[in-house]
Amino acid sequence: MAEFQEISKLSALHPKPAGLVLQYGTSGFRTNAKQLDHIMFRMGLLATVRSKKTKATIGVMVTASHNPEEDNGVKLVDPMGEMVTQDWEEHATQLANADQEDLLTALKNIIEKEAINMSQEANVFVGKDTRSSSASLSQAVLDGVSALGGHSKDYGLVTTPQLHYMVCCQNTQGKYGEATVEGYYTKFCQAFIQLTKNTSNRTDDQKHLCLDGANGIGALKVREMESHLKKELQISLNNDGSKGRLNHQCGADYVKVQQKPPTGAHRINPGERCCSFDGDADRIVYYYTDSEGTFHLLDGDKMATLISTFLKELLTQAGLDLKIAVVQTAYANGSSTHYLENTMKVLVRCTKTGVKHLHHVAQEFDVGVYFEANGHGTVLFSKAAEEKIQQLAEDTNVNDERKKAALLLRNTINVINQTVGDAISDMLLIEAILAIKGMTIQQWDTIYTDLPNRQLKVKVADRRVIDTTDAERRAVTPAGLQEAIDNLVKKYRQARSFVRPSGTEDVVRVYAEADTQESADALAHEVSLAVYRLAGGVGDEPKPLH
Ligand code: G16
Repeated sequence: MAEFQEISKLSALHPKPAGLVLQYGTSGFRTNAKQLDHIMFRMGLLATVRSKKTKATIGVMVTASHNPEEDNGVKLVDPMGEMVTQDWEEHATQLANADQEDLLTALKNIIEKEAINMSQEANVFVGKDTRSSSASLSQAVLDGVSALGGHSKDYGLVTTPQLHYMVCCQNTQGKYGEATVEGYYTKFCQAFIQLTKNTSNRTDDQKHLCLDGANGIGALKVREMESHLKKELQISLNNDGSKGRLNHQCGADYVKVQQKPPTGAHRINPGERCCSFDGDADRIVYYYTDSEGTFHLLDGDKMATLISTFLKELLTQAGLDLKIAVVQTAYANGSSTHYLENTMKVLVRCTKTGVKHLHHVAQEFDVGVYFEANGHGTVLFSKAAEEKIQQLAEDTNVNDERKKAALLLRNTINVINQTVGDAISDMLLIEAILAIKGMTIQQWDTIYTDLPNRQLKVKVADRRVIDTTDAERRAVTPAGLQEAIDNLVKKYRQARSFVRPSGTEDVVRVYAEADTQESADALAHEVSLAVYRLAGGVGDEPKPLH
């Protein structure tokens, strides 16, 4: 076939470094940008084949999200805007790791296995973040698409969730919205304005939000969006990319893991409502400092709690019997799970890390609220649930309370990006809920009190020696590690700890929580030492935190 000759020729321009092996991780390939040119070309090929298979538009986003500036990565987006399926992750790994001379064979194997009709048209949407390496890497994706004769549309600089949205809009013939950045702002900002329009006692203070843009794409896009908000939300933008480095001592991951405000932000006034995006604006965390200067973090768990409480109340007021559930990961603070299950009486499910896992579980419910503690999440409404809400909102024979609740639910659906966790859409949703409930960030914070916790990273020679089970809450290998963790946990009150290999960085992650910060820190350090000793730690032994 003519296109295969073209691939041979063009792939030589994107050669694979000999011996380099990369795995499709938590949300795609991710490593130092210098090692990724061949991966991008090959993911262009794969996305084209996937498009032919699904007879739909596929998305490819060039980003390494929360990683440092020098890294880059790629996320593949399936037709409804969700992450690519697991069997295609395996195809991606095979194609990525095929030696240069075996690339065509690897590609043909996928085409054969998936029974692809190569005469089918293919469409691929491509987006990129603000990293300096993203321009040439996204060009490599476009080269891969054209090598197989596919059509591509280059959206240039967009947030990851914006690209997910575009793909979904395109494949649903505009039913989800218009597949343009303008269409995105119009859809979500209009819903926000509708939601907040009857909260007339909202003061200017309540309309003001301080945002840390992580010096990334989210900052650029919030600037672009601002006029659509018609001053109903006034954003003081810090870390807008004009001077600081991407994700450097700022952004959602830094704030969550370090449990402190970002640098580069203006001096935060006591009680001021603040939030941070991550590098590709698919995560958000909120925070404030109190009058004593103590920092308070409101992470994905607190957002899931606020959102699910709000939705549950509205469903009750609307008289709709719809099943709502919250999906979390092992990182969810024990207090949040306890509150959701015992006070709110909401069904809680736990999955492995990675929004792709949470998304699929959330799809099993009428209303599935899913959030990782790191601030990555959204809400999914089943088609049946959306229809019931829509019918009630249009019904002229229902009482005012039910009608009002149905209208609020309908606008809430419209402010949510259901394709994937989206910092911009989540921010608008949280801001709307706080406005409707007349709630301050302090009041939101007191819904429950987090157990003190600590996250650490340990460098090992090969993080794949750690295998886990039970939604990553227990380590199966290396031998003796889980036993060591169990014995350490027993020393502390209300304690819990687990370890897992990261799917985005070359480290092992350690999580610990306990009744005091000192205990959580000590436990995290002791578990880190166990990982270092039993899983082949490299470099210096982890040092105590205090
Ligand atoms: C990605 C995933 C998230 C995950 C995070 C960290 O986020 O989309 O679901 O929680 O990586 O994963 P890990 O602990 O495996 O490194 P992002 O925002 O970096 O794309």
